[in-house]
Amino acid sequence: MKMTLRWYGESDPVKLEYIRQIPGIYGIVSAVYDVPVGEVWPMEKLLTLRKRIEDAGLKFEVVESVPVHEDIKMGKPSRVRLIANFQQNIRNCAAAGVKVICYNFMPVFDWTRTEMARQLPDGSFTLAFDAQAVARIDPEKGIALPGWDASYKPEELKSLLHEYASVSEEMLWGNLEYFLKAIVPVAEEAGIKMAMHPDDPPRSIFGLPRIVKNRDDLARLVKIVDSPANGLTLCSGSLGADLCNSIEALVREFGAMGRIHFGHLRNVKVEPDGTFYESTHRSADGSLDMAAIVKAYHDVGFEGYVRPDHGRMIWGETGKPGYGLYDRALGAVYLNGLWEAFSKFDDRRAARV
Ligand SMILES: [Mn+2]
Repeated sequence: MKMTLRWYGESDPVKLEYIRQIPGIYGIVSAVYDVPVGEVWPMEKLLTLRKRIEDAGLKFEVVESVPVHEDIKMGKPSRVRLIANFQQNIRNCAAAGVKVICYNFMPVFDWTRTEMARQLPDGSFTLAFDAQAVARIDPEKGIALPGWDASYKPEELKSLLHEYASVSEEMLWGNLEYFLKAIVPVAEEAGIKMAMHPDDPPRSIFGLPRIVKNRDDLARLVKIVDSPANGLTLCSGSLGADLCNSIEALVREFGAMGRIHFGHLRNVKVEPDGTFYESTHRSADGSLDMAAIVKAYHDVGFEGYVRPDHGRMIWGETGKPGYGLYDRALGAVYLNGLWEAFSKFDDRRAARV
């Protein structure tokens, strides 16, 4: 298990030099953020990013994310050019030393929360999702979601939602199949493992189709192109926001198949209706048994990358919600601690036999 942390580039208030000081940290997960969605990331930008990260003593082997243009998800004719660009991005990332590319296929909103700073009883602040509040939103009257305010103009969002009204889940699967059949062979050749991030949260919102929500969806996805290059980012917090999903079972099933290339490890405190907030990583504080999940990764011999995904805002830190330094560092250390315990004592037991 290689422990990583996401970094948003030079504008990120969290310094690489501070990330370097987290015990057991291996590398950085990042992306090129100043190229429009659908266009090719210039090699020089990728190489500059790699140098910056390596100069700080860290590895740059995981990209999160190469965004998938909405026209590809909708199956528009322009997807031919956009997929060719995506293929080139795979080749460019490989040439910069990247091993895994995280991406997702969520229409319009690639994550959704209703609160960016819910205060918990201990005084920390965290991201939260109120399923009832989201159900009450009428997309026709406009969607105001924290974190998305600047991403779309109201008219632009409305027309996107209208276009998606004619895209069923089966059509979205068809468009995903077309996309995967075009990109996975390129990834294979370049030595890149593609890692699909599941829907966050794992449910349809605002009538938009969502197709990566549970075990059966993941099984269908990895079968579309039966190659190790067609794999998963298993996000415990995303899939775990549906209490029907057993993350431990998913790690065992898809980990044993060698299809998990990137693990997002975080905990959520979930209500039966799908309402949740992002808790600390500790099992006792959320709905997920993080020890059982890490044990499952250990048992399947996982050698890929993980990151603590999100963290609360603690100790007065300010910055990008979910992406402060302190609580993610606590998460990384907690997860590394679990891993050390499972590794050490399993090996001793094995040695005795
Ligand atoms: Mn995630």
